[in-house]
Amino acid sequence: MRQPLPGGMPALFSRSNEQRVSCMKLDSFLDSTDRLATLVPELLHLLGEKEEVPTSWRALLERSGALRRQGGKLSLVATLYGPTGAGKSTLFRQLTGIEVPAGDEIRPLSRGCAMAVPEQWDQAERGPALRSVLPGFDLRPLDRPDRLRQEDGQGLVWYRSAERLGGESRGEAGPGAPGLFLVDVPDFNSLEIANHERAERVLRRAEVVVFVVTGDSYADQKVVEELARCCQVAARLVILITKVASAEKARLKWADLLDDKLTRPDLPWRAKFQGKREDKRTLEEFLRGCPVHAWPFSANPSLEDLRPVTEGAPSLASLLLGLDAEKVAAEGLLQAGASTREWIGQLADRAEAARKERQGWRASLDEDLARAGLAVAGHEFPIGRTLEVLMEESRAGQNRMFQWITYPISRISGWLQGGFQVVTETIRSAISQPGPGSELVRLEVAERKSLLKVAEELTDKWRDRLPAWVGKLDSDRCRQARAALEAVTLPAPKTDWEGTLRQAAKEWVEKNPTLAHTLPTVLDMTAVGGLGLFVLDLSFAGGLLGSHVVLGSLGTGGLVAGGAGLAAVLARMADRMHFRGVLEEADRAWREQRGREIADHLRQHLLPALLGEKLKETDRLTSFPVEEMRRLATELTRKPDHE
Ligand SMILES: Nc1nc2c(ncn2[C@@H]2O[C@H](COP(=O)(O)OP(=O)(O)OP(=O)(O)O)[C@@H](O)[C@H]2O)c(=O)[nH]1
Ligand SMILES: [Mg+2]
Repeated sequence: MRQPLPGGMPALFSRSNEQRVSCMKLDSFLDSTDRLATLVPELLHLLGEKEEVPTSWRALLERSGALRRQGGKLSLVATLYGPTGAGKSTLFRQLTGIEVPAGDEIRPLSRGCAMAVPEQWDQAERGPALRSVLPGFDLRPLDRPDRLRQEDGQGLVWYRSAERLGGESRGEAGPGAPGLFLVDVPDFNSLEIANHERAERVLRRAEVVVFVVTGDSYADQKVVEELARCCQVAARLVILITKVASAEKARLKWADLLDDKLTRPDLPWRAKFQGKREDKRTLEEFLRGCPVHAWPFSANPSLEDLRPVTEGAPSLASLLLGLDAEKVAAEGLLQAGASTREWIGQLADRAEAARKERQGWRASLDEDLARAGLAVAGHEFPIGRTLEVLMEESRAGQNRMFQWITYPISRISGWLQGGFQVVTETIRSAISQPGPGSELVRLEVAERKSLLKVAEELTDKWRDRLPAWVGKLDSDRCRQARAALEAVTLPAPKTDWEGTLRQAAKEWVEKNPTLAHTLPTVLDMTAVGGLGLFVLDLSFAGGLLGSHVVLGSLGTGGLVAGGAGLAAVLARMADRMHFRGVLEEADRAWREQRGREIADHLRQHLLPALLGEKLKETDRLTSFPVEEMRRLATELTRKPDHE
């Protein structure tokens, strides 16, 4: 949800007139994040990817959410993070005085998250302010520390106030002062998977990470992987090596990790630390710059023994308390943004590849539909309308220019007369006794039958060849889709195709005035009503058309001149009267138009029932604003010029 920037933005962003520009930049950073927060999940869903989203992306959402909500003063969240038994809870107890369970033999010990808040925050009326520091978390006052041993809900954080940190005062913390919120979380490596999720959830929000690891486990695979994750998302990282013989031993172990384990070309670890941070340093360079502390082994560990491995460096507590909250918070946001940007770039690349693939798939569906439409339309010849238009144009021709010509019927050859009588009679009887096997059928009867047939062919074909992202089609679904298709009436053809037919008929009349003059007389259709509704069923006629399958045929095979059926007689008439060209034009225009109409009908009524959501998703992916996403991602790295 987009929230307006808080009125009193952190001084960092609104200190002076100049800073107002920075403020605008921050605004655009947060706006871009908001928009991406809508686009990215949608795209992941469309791509059907199960892959985990990177921590930095979630960190960006957590941190920008917190930044939007915290007016005036920013607070930092620091998390302890480390494998089970490393000593996180022991450290937390000693730093804050909050008696969280620590040190038992059974691992893992902590299952809940404990947070130490500055004293003045631990009051009921500050609840909303507290929630603005960790938006989306379920914050509850820690009544019994024992709770932390129990299985907890996700996002649950138990808090209690701690006046001091490691014996050091938190400073003159007035009610509005920025705070440091220290969180003890469960481990990331035990068999309790839910623990890892809890720890990672806090890690995403935390700008500061204290990575706690024992001297024995510094070179564990999981430890190093998590270390890389921290380098990627944390604004500040502090290393604490526990249970070592001495600070010097800790230093040696750390040097072994940095100078040997992480740099050896034969090991995969080096590559994990070569990514760039927001300030262009590699993760490795960043890690080398992190302060390292040691806590030598003791039956009763005490903070006094915890010290930086570099002489003269500040204590852990003063290091944490000395952080510039605004600077570190901004770094936390930008670091998450920078590492997200790269991922969004890759996501956009994948979206483009998937889009291409899916467009190809859609086009192949369209081709199949077009072919199916032509198969249906190609099985019928619109004989009714063709003859009607021929006669209309012949009559119009008579009226227009041939009134003075009179051709007695006797002048017309007997063959023609006889031929037309056969046509007329066959048409009359076919219309009066429609039935199976008739060459002449009503258009909707012919089409209903062929439509279901092609629907079956299409579903069979698609079932076997669906791309993986569509998933499987079961036979029930196919049946339902065909039933859905059957339930809707195929719309009547539009009359556009008749324009072509009429034009061809007009030309015929002009070229053959004599024949045109006699046609209405010899082709006696006066007693036949509604002839236009009928088509020749070419699968029965064996083709008016040489080869009658799929693509019709007048154009390719020519009229069938032999045989005794209606089609054959009509074909002979057409040759005698030279209107074969008219039939061919009619056939072509009809097939093109009706084929398209039927393909559209199938697209509208068969596809949705069959492919439903997947089709919508494919269309959405095809028009997904990938470019906008790329552009927004570039906004995530623009640093507000506050330095
Ligand atoms: N922190 C710390 N603990 C030490 C040290 N030496 C020994 N220990 C013991 O190591 C154990 C650490 O236990 P916890 O603090 O519960 O460890 P944790 O990291 O919280 O473990 P989980 O809650 O299981 O993730 C305690 O028993 C400590 O007494 C040391 O130098 N530092
Ligand atoms: Mg613990």
